[in-house]
Amino acid sequence: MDETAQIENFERRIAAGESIEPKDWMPERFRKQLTRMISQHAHSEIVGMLPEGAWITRAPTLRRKITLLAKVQDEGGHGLYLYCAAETLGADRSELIDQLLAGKAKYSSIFNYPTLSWADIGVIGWFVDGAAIVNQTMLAKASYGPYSRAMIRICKEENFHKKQGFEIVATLAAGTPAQHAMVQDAVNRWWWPSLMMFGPHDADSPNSAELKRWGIKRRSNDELRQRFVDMTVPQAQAVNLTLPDPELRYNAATDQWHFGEINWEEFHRVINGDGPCNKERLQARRDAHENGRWVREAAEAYAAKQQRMQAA
Ligand code: FAQ
Repeated sequence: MDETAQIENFERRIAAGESIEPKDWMPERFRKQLTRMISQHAHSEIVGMLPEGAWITRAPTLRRKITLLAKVQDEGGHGLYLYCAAETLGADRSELIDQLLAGKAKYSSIFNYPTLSWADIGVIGWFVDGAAIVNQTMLAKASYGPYSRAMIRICKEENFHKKQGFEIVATLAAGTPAQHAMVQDAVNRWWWPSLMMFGPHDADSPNSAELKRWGIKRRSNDELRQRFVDMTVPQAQAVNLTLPDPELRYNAATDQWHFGEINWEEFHRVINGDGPCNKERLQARRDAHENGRWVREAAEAYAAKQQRMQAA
């Protein structure tokens, strides 16, 4: 088949809802877009372990500590599935990690904000995992098989994460006035950065048209953000917390919650490396990579020894 026929066949398969698998023919641009998105997603999961990881030693009870430890480990596991999914496209995992450590790769803006109180752990589960579920439930229907299958598994775990977060939030919100104030403060700090997770407005999103045409994104950034707001407002009302947006109001005509404008200057500053914790997050990843060097070297030496023994 010549390339025009290959592209026609590929687009016909996408239109018919078929899943594209690693050994199938695909346009180079499709491979590049997916590698970009999946590797950014993998980095987000790994860097995303840091804000909550900081509270493992300070969890208020043994039950909370065990649950948080399991959640943070889950995020590490998600990163590993996603690096594997990127490898099915021909990417080299160590190159992807080098790009992250060199500050050349993007990861989700949300993980560049600090976790100042225990209530932040609840709010991250509720908002950040909640937003991730909205986005990833859509990606579970993406046209690339390894990515969509990873998303199905990841979403199941994110659902548990969201529930444990909302339970912390509900407990604090129904607690003493000081506990209620602590969780309201966390909500006030995390609300807007959580809305930024969905990316720029559709009109300002350079990648969306191509991703939608190829069935990678089934819904736009703005559609998913609206879905998250509509889902979260009643949850906040149920636990007597307010969302920090004076423009928030129900629109009966659309059956949606109207919300105010995001601070896009802040969004661009954070994704370009100048958020409250960007430097700290990258340094923590560089230190972890350096501290793990002996493990990688030992594993490589062991594999080389096994090969020598098999050859002998
Ligand atoms: N942060 O053209 P678009 C989680 C970049 S996982 C940083 O709209 P696209 C689990 C974008 O990359 C959270 N950068 O881009 C968890 C692009 O840059 P480039 C991560 C952002 O790809 C919970 C440029 O702006 N989830 O939370 C952001 O069509 C708790 C133009 O934007 C995923 O990665 C941002 N918020 O749409 C873990 C899901 N938004 O590459 C631990 C997969 C945009 O052209 C604890 N990814 N940018 O230089 C996606 O769904 C999409 O990539 C979007 C962006 C929606 C993030």
